[in-house]
Amino acid sequence: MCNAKILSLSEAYKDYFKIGAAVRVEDLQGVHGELLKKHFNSITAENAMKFGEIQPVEGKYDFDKTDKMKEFVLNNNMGMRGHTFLWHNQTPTWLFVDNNGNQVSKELLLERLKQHIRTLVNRYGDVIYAWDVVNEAIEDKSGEQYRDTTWRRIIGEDYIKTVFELAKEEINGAQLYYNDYNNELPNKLDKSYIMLKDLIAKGTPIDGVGIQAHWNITDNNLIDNLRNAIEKYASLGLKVQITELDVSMFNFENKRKDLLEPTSEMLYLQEKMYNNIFGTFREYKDVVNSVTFWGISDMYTWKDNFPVHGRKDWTMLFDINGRPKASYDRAIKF
Ligand code: HXH
Repeated sequence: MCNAKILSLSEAYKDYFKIGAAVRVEDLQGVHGELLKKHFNSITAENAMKFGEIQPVEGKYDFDKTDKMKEFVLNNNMGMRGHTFLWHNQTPTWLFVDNNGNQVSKELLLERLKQHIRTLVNRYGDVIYAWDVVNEAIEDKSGEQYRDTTWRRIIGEDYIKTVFELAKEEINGAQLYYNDYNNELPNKLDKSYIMLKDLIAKGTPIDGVGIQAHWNITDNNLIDNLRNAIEKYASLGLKVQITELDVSMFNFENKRKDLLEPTSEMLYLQEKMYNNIFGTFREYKDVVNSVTFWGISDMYTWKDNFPVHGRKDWTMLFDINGRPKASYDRAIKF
């Protein structure tokens, strides 16, 4: 069809940053497979590489999906982000329990994590340019700095530093990231800055911070917040990657589920938002080295069911048929 005339997103941004997408194994084929090949030069496994998916039982790895992703990456001259080693969600319960059914010691937990990291790095390290070593460790509630997790309880208060050091021993030639959501918003930015500054002061091997970027069309402060956040992280000498970008038609409090398609007003606000977001990313290309969408097209994304069950969302640059939206035009025309 007219596909040949459509510019490639990753080609347009080749002098700026990588353009990535979160994928399920099904996305490597069909309409999504074609979109990936044309517009993207990086992928992240949406779920396949998470601890609970890839090592659901101790020592029993399920490599199938991630192997197919690696093959796709190699065949199409792409890169991959590793997501994620240490997280409070989608982590198997066996990890925290020893052979007698008691809570694991710090030593055993670190040993298990080390084995896990070593195994994944051996298998996928050659295609991965950045690993999310720790995901979402900062507490949302004001007054609390760190999320209370089993990881932290067992390893101790300096667990983030410990885990970055452990990862660094296993990982060669890829960047190490701390990844979180809402870490461009003033309150969480302050906490993130304090944490990162402290980690760096203590000599922790960390290269950058992932801004997840689960955003929506109604946030009028987004660009100011984003600029401020990128500058603060950069002032620590850190790189920034946009790791999970989407622009929802609904703000978090909005529970409406009556729409069968987005309104023209919504599409217009989304266009403007993508225009401003990508303009800002370009401004900071010396700091931002990768921009990953948390999905490929509106045909399917995780936002179809989150946070309102059974509600469709239309967060991406490509529509439910994989055709470029006005948002795509705004992201690519500069
Ligand atoms: C990301 N979390 C994960 O990094 C990714 O692995 C996953 O596939 C999707 C999104 C984002 C997220 C964070 C918190 C959350 C839901 C999603 O839940 C809350 C959000 C706001 C307030 C309280 C909880």
